Amino acid sequence: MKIALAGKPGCGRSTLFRALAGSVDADSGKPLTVKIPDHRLDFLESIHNPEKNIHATVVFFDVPSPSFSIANLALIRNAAVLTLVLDNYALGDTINDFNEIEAELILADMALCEKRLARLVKESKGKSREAILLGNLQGHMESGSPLRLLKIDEGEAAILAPYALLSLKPLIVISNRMGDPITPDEELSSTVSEHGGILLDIDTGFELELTEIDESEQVPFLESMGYSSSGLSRLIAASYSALDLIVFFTIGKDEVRAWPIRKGSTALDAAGTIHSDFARGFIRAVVIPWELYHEYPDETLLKEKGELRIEGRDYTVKDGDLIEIRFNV
Ligand SMILES: Nc1nc2c(ncn2[C@@H]2O[C@H](COP(=O)(O)OP(=O)(O)OP(=O)(O)O)[C@@H](O)[C@H]2O)c(=O)[nH]1
Ligand SMILES: [Mg+2]
Repeated sequence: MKIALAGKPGCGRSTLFRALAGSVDADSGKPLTVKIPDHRLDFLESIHNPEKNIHATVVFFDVPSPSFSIANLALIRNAAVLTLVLDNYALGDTINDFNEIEAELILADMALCEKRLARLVKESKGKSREAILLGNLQGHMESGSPLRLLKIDEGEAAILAPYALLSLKPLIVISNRMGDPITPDEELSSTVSEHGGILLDIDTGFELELTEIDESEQVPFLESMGYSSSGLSRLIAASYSALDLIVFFTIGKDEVRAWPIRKGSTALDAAGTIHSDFARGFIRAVVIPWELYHEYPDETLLKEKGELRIEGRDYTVKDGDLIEIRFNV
């Protein structure tokens, strides 16, 4: 999962990037892969002592200034989630900046839709499903409204996927501020939520300073400043929720592993996430709910108690499920 960090010049993107990297020396010119901390995976590791403990990862990249030039917008198109950093520590007028950036995203999307629509009309496909959809999007955007506020069904999402429309991407907004972090900026908060975004309060300068102290002291320090957890954890949690992701686990002698998957995915989807052969030759899934395993971390015991659940391909995966796929190819 790729997360773009964008914003106006000097908003604090690179400071945030280095804080996420946990190092003042991190090179913000390169993508940063971060393992997603997961206490459940740590627990599984403590039980199984596998050779490998494979976390889910996210990749952050710092979109250089000016973030919204044509070349840099193309970078943002690659991201699954767009994170906007707003300067709330110095001269920034956060609401103004947010509205300006939103307008840029919508404008770029309008231009793309217009171009594509003109092409479809030229190819006598002006009445196609795609053309009608693009017309609807244009109508929606003309009032200045971002596409993320539209209800888009699966079929439409599939048609639109190749466009990588910017205002359709899940949006996280970071208010980068100094001082009094417990007081939320009400106006910014309501503006962002009206636009379908998630607002996070992250003091990037402070978080970067924290990387200099002992890891075990970082969270207590953050909490003493009124933050529930580190910017990294909150940004990852917000991205998961924006993308509607949950996690399932696989366990074995060699490795324990966390697999992100869309909420609502089936056992067959989970099988395909692990390996295409698992999906092709799917027979059944053996599922242990997280709470149960946490209480009785012993498969043999659970089997004896008749607690191993045998599920078919249509089973809906739950967050934290331990899944073993039986397959035959
Ligand atoms: N006081 C304070 N200063 C900050 C904070 N975040 C960033 N700064 C300072 O603001 C300046 C710009 O921060 P950067 O992180 O380089 O901003 P940027 O968005 O990457 O800037 P460009 O890439 O140059 O557009 C630096 O001098 C930072 O030290 C903050 O939360 N508090
Ligand atoms: Mg920078």
